[in-house]
Amino acid sequence: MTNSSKALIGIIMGSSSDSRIMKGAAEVLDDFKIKHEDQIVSAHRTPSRLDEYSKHAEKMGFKVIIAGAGGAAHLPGMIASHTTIPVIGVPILVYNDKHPKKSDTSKFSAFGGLDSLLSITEMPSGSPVVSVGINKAGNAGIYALKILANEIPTLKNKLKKYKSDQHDSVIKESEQLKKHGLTEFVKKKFK
Ligand code: RP5
Repeated sequence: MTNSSKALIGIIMGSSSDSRIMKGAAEVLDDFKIKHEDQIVSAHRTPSRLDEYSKHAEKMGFKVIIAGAGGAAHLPGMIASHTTIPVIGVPILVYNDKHPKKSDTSKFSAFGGLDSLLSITEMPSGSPVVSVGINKAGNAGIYALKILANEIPTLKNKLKKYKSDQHDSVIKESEQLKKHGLTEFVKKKFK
């Protein structure tokens, strides 16, 4: 079932500005061969699409929605309020370079992404959204896979392998570090 021809996960973002961060989630899902459908849904520029998209997601049978937004990041919470599909929020440190006249400082959130993190995690009681760290779209992808793995045993095995690969790679690096000593190790690794 891992090779399911239909998308199991919906990835949405508030703006094309978010796409460079959100692609981290897509890359993880692609690596694990899990199909996803990607769209832009702006909570404030296309508010009517919140309800539309939620209905679409339910019709498509998405198991998880990954929703990224920056600034006053209301997209994940608003989508969650329209559906029972679990929503994973990705708070985005806005890098807004679509508007050429913007100064360098106004390209970034004044609050370093904390605005977005708090907007997502501080949903009122009864309307939960889980959140990964700021710009950690890849983690949202992994978490979505873990939810799917409850229904797909082959995916669970792949995730176990992914974990054991992480273990092996740390052991390998530690052996190199022990062998060469810290000074040489850093020179070799980060030259
Ligand atoms: C948010 O405003 C989006 O999620 C994006 O992170 C930010 C900036 O969007 P643009 O003005 O670049 O479209 O809604």
